[in-house]
Order: sequence, then structure tokens, then C-alpha cells
Amino acid sequence: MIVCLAPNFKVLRSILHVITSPIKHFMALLPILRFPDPRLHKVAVPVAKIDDGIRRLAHDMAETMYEAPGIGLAATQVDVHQQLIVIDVSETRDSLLVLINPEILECEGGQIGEEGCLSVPGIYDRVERAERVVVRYQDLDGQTQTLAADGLLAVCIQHEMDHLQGKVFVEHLSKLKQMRIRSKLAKQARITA
Ligand code: K1U
Ligand code: ZN
Repeated sequence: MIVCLAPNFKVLRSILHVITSPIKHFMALLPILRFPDPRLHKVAVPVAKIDDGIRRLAHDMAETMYEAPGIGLAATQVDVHQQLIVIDVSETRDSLLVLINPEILECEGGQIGEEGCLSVPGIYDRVERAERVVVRYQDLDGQTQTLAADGLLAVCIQHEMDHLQGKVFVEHLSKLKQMRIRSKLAKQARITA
């Protein structure tokens, strides 16, 4: 009798599903709004009190960002219109930043880089941003912090702070590109409906 020991990927996938689905069940993954949802254009209000509700929201947003996967997420994208963002640009995915009520104090220089957005799946384009920013924010303990950032972290902070102002990165692109993106996403939505 010949026993086939070649990996059966269907079986492996089922085993993995059985192992990971209870874990995913306990993770509070939040639904992410998709462009051109008008709720993405709401302007977020400052967080008045940093309490357990805000800490729970930050935790759920972080899980949602890691699961997506993404390097940032703004509360606006999960239909909460308060000034809270989570970011992790590290390769090891172990350097979570939670920025509450962020304010840019200084920005300097310029850089053009490719951006994507969890609210605009499958679309990537070049956007001009400041090269360095200094941002003041409150952390989860309500302490005021100041962070100087450059490179990808600076880009990500600017991208997420745009979300809090109701601006999606595609709005930095030409009107023609925006029209093409809208029709591509509408087509995708029809296919997946
Ligand atoms: O705001 C968002 O929708 C998250 C977005 C942040 C961002 C990406 C690129 C430049 C500026 C800001 C994303 O995370 S899109 C996904 C992404 O870029 C990524 C995902 C996994 C690993 C590395 C990058
Ligand atoms: Zn985005």
C-alpha cells in the first residue's frame, strides 16, 4: 500500500481554520468604512475624557489594524468620530502608538511616497507630505506627549490625521484619478455584492 504523505493544503487550511477561528471570535474586529462612504468625511471631535471606553476602542482598533493588516487606523474609519488614531510602522508589529487629540506643532520639508488606505482597498498612489512632523497628543493614561517623526511614521501620522479631518488620501490626487478610483471601487462593489 502506498501512503501519500504530500501535504494536503485543503486539510491543512481546515485545521488552521479550526485553530484560529475561536481566537478570531474573541478579537473585536471593527468594520472599516469604505470610500466613498460619506461618513469618511465627518470631522472628528476631541476626546473629552480618556476612560475605559476609549481604552477599549483603542484596543479594538489596534486589533483591527493588525488583522487587516495595516500600519495605521483612524477612529473615523470605524465610524467613531473622535480624535483617536493607532499606528504601528514597525516590521516586528510590536510598537503600537495610540495618539489621542493629536496636533501638529511643526512640519518641515517634503517627501513623495506611495500610500494605501484600508478604506480604499487595492488603490495605491503617490502623495506629497511633509518629511518631518512634531506632534503633540495624549496617551492612554491622559499624559501629554510630544513626538518628532520622519519617514514612514511622519507620512502615516499625516495620513491618519487627515482621516480625523474627514479627508481620504485619494483627495490629494487629481480629479481625473479620483473619478477612475470611484468607478473602479463601484465595479468591485458590484462584483462582491
Ligand atoms: O489609514 C489607513 O487606512 C491605513 C493605511 C495607512 C498608510 C499606509 C501607507 C501610507 C500611509 C498610511 C494602511 O496601513 S494601508 C496598508 C499598508 O500600507 C500596509 C499593510 C501591511 C504592511 C505594510 C503596509
Ligand atoms: Zn487611510
